[in-house]
Amino acid sequence: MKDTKQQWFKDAKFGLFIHWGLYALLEGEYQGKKAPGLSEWIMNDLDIPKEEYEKLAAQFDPTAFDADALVKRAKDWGMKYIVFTSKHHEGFAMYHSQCDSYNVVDATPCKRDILKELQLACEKYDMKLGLYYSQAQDWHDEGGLFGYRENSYEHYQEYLDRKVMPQLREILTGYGKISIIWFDTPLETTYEQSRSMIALVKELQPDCIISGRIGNGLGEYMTTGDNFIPRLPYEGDWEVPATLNDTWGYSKHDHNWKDPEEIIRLLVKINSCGGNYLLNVGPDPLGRIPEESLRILDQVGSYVTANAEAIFATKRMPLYPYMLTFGDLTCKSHHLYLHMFKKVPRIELLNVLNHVKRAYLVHTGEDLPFSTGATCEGDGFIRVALPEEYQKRAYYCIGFELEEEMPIFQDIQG
Ligand code: FHN
Repeated sequence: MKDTKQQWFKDAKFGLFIHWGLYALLEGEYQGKKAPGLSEWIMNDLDIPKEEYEKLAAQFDPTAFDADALVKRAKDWGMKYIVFTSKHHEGFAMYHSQCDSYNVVDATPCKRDILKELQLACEKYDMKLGLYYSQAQDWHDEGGLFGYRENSYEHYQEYLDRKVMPQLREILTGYGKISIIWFDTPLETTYEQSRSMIALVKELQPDCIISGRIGNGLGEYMTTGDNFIPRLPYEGDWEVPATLNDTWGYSKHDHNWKDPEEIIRLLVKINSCGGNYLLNVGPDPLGRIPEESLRILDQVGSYVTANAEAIFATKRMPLYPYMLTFGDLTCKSHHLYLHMFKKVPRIELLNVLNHVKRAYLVHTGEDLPFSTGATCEGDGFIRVALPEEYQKRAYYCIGFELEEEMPIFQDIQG
């Protein structure tokens, strides 16, 4: 079972992923050709020669990037941690690396250490900072690997020694407390190689959590496939990394935005199964967060902050025997929470065996009349009488205070 041993991660439930690198400058298109897949994969997917691609650095001048405003916004959305791409597969460091001049200070006109700006903002707003670091794929370095291609591993160990280990040391010593190293796409990294990266992280920052994608089954929490939601509760620590549209890096062509209500439902589903939801934004060439991302996250954030009690520090739910068509459940100690996603005239929950002391609207604390009993079929029920106003709305949450510590459900098999 995966265990980060970090209470903050278990309680966090909601975080912000930031994918930003030189790929943002191409906005999902190179020489009139659209990126066929993820926009941050454009160098690989359109076979852009390294010498051409690296010229992008000379155009990187994100005058509108405001780390303070972004971290504050994430805080307002209720997010508890941020994971930022310190180096993605393109190989470009978004901080001032001393061991490779292909970085955001030495290779660009802006000469800004973006990671430093984010670190300071995270410290100011008491936000945990995690760093994505692509340990194996590096399309700019001869020793680095490529996804979906034949790879020569001949220089990989040398690359790890020359670039990866020193860069890990830099990001773990120069930027304050780092709460996660979010490794990704290990490819054929060996067990020993994964182990040595973990050892370095732990030597420098023992509390820093290692993501599931360090490879060889070694991470401290399970990272699901991108945008994949487990069907059942998962014991142990885990996280779903997810996009708001179809790509991670900025693309001017990707308008396939998810509905904020869908994101709220997924967040609750993930929390109910015991996981964290890490939602991505991809800043544009000037460092602006796309308006659509802000609109979606503002709406999701309003639900999250109004119903924070029913989201943060909730525990993995015991398996409720029914599919709820109108909502979903989360729980913590003596509370069960019903997140309402549909307009209904009254609420009935079957087969909850707990003794209910109180029912209330989570966002106002207002008590709601409720009754318990048994249906004529013999199923125990809790019924809640809804004020008229709530019969006509959705996306609110009802809390139940219970006598017992956790929800207890009757097995419907009998
Ligand atoms: O290849 C990357 C991709 O660009 C993105 O960073 C995601 C985020 O989870 N990880 C890899 C694919 O799973």
